[in-house]
Amino acid sequence: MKLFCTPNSPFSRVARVLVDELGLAAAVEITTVTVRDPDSELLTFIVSGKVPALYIDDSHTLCDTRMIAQYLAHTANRDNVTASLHNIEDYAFEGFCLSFLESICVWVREARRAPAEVSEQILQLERARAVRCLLYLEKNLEKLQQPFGLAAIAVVCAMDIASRRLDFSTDNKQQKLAQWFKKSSNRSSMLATQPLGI
Ligand SMILES: N[C@@H](CCC(=O)N[C@@H](CS)C(=O)NCC(=O)O)C(=O)O
Repeated sequence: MKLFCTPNSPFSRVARVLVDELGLAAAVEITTVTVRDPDSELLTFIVSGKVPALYIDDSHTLCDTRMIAQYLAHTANRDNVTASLHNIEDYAFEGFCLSFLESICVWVREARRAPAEVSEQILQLERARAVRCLLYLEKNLEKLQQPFGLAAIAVVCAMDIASRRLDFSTDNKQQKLAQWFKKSSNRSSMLATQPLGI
């Protein structure tokens, strides 16, 4: 299998962390590609051109982080990495964690625009959303303290990029979450997949 990634994409990082956590490094070749590039090698595998993308065989490339996580877990024979529809509470929580990551990516993208193009309204909206999400995670911390699966990985990758790129992190209202983040950030899978130069 080939996992297409960019070095700094937080969604790619989720997939790379999973490869490491699941002991699949020998089975998955991590391949760095460009995005938003008409000449990207990735476009010959998947026309959407987004990362992560997991090339499985000549006919199939998966291009959604949740699907990739499910496929990797299935390959590693692990059933506690992604939430099952049979447990709607965990399933909904996992979806929330991925949507938190997506919102942080929107915020990062907006903040990186040329100053004249940045929308202050979007920056404020995303900050307010992120504050709500951190408070929610603090209240539901026990859901993150289960085996280090997709939900937890999405949150730790979101919090990491928010602190690096947006200077946004927990305050004294989310002390348990801050401790959990510090511990999770020190896992070898997180240390091995740190973004480059940021
Ligand atoms: N919903 C997608 C989101 C993936 C995504 O937004 N990837 C970004 C990088 S973090 C990307 O490929 N952007 C390039 C583009 O928009 O063309 C998933 O779950 O995998």
